[in-house]
Amino acid sequence: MGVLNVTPDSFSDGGRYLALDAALERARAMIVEGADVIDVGGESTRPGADHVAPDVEAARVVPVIEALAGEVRLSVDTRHESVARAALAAGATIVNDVTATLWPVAAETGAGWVAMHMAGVPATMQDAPSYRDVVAEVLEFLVARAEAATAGGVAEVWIDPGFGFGKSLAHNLELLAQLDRFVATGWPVVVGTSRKASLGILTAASDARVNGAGTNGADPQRATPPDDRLEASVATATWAMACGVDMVRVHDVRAHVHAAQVVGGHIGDAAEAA
Ligand code: HH2
Repeated sequence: MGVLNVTPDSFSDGGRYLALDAALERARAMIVEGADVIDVGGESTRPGADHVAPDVEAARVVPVIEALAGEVRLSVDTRHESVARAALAAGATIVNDVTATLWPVAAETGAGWVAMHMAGVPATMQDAPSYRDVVAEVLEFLVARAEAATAGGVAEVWIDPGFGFGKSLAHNLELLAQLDRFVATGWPVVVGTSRKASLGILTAASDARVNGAGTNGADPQRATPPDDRLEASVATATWAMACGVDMVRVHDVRAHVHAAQVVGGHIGDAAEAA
């Protein structure tokens, strides 16, 4: 799943694809690189992001979806029912829902639905995330939502632990370490670690040491910037694929398709044959 943020303020690519031409060029490049789905978003959900009015968000995503419909499978990354409806009418066939509440729209329209776990709301979710048992709580939440959506008539349900959404670095690592438990539920799993802050924190110390003046200014306390998190992103996505995750949501499609070809197409086949 290739990420297309048609926003001025997304954490890694804000402002780059706000113009229709730039968005379409980016989407088509990701399609050529091997994306099976393009996830179009018109509101940043990064920690502390400003709220966007649904009509503004719809005006950003609908023209992009209309132009790409028929070229590739499209999902809409939204928290708002009206935006989901407008995007589905324009040609999207998946609602990527970071609130895990919009399944009735998917049930009504026959669309697929991604239920993602988020603790709190983007404005404050990183203030002091706390869990008794993060894996158990996120699993329980997602399975309950997936069961409700299925009972309500959604035929295609995905679950996503919501890396970085109301989670500390330790929570994110625990979720990654136990992705097999999400896979074991039987629901197809999506994971989005691409370029996220936890990866910048994990790589900052070594980056500062190796480069002297690294991309984080040699300050091990300062996260490596989003554009410099490719290797860490591919590492976590490769781990996720090896755990049996069905889809990874990524900004750098080519590198992840290469990883998928090696893990799924070669190592996976050899393991099955053995
Ligand atoms: N992460 C982001 C947005 N949508 N959807 C799913 N299912 N899973 C995720 O992990 C996920 C998501 C945040 O990343 P991005 O879209 O690149 O940034 P922003 O929210 O700043 O636009």
